[in-house]
Amino acid sequence: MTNPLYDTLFGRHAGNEAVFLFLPDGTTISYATFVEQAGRLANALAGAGLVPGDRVAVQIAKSHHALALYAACVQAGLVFLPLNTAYTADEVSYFVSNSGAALFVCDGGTRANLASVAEDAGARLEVLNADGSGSLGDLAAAQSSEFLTAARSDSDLAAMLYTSGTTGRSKGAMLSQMNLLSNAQVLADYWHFTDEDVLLHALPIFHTHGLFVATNIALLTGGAMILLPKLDTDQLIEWLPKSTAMMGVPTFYTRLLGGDRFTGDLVRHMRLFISGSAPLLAETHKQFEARTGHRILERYGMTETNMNTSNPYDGDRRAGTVGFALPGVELKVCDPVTGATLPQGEIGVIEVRGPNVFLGYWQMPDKTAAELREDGFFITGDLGTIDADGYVTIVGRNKDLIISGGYNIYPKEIELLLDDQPGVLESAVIGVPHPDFGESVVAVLVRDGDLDQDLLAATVKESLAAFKRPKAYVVLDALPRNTMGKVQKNVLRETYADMFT
Ligand code: MLC
Ligand code: AMP
Repeated sequence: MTNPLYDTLFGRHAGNEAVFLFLPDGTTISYATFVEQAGRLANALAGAGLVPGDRVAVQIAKSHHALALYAACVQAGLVFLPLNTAYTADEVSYFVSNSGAALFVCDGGTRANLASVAEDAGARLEVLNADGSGSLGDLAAAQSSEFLTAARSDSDLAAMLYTSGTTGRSKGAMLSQMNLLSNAQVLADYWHFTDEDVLLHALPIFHTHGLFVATNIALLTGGAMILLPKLDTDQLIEWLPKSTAMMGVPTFYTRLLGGDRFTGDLVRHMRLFISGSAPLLAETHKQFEARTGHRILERYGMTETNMNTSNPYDGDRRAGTVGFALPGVELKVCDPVTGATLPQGEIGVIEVRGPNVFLGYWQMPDKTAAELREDGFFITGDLGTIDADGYVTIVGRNKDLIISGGYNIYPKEIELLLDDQPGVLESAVIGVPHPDFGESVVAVLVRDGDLDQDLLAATVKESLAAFKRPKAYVVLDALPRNTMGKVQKNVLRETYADMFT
């Protein structure tokens, strides 16, 4: 194969008139049309001077054009680098310059705000709107749909996803063709996906879950997807009767259960509900089963590793666990200090190895070496245990990380910003239980003279994506510290545990 990922996911669908996408307006896109669309975009990208290995940073709304751009990058051998649409210009600026992107694609509506970002980073700027219009759409429209697929090998970079770090600086996780392909193959098989499936897709397509798990599986198996712009429970209820499977973060399930229109009858015909990216409360699992008769299948993954574990399709889907290591994935629980493998049943840091594990962090050899062992095991930072039957349970994190509605938020990034503001002596950012998002961000501040909270909120809004912004602020005279002087976040988490419940 000249380009394993392209050939397997996209190229083999050339001329296939089956439906790939059902769109919310009732229209459909066939596989054949999608592949042609991708070919035109690939010609436009190559015509713009991009060559295999170049990074293409993309911050555009979810649409079939956005998916075609992903396909076009794979076909042209370019590294696809999708960015959360909620990121501010400040945040985007770092990703575009750090990745050395040759091209940055944004929406028409954000172009004015982001033009200087591209210019400062030395990247070409193009626009691709959700309806296909914009400068890149125009370039593509004039092109042939035939494109000579760039030759790539298993170990070549296919995509880069930025993931934050405990030091506050984001790292570009480098994902190879084989990382993506092997995981899609294993998952499609494990979860019994076929070309008969219709996957209800309301996740964002700039993260592993919505792009590599959901979309790649549909492409691999030739099934269809109902492509909704975002989570809207009314739309889910409208489209569930036409679906066979759905993937979501736990908030999808709690929101569905929050309404009376979500009934067992509505989903009696469904084959599979999958949850991941954040812990699904055992309580939610039980409520869902009581309402619908379906047992949600929970799996566990990461940006750096794609999917690592899954509950079984046919066997017992155990609430509160993330199931077994997937075929081809080695998983062990280790002592956080020595790295030694712990006896079965003990709690330690989960380490994983397999074809799913990324190549390392973009131009950060030290950070790569700190988390990816020479023998190939990746230190996830998740704390877990394996029971006698082989089920893995995640019990916590060995990293200061908040997961809100399936988005990772690193407190350090927010603390660095808050500590810099006038009137703030120091800050501690914590996650506390939240009924909708699972966890939510709370900032605990120590005042330094006058603190203008409105000004502070305005600065935070300018700098941080909405999902990262503290949902509440608390001002204290001093932060609780242990005898070593370390801030006791556990004390703060306990004190404010009931804030949103
Ligand atoms: C939106 N907001 C959030 C938020 N999402 N705040 C905290 N956490 C979130 N996740 C903000 C909005 O900007 C808005 O702010 C306010 O909250 C209300 O928004 P909303 O309308 O309720 O949000 P909604 O658009 O419905 O989004 C919620 C959500 C969404 C949960 C559906 O966040 C989502 O789709 N999450 C999925 C994330 C995901 O795909 N993760 C996978 C990562 S991959 P304001 O200030 O404007 O009012 C990974 C690996 C793996 O983790 O294992 O899969
Ligand atoms: P990300 O870096 O955005 O890919 O997020 C990965 C993190 O999400 C993991 O390290 C886990 O902490 C968390 N995660 C993913 N799936 C699950 C799950 N099913 N249960 C608990 N945590 C999960």
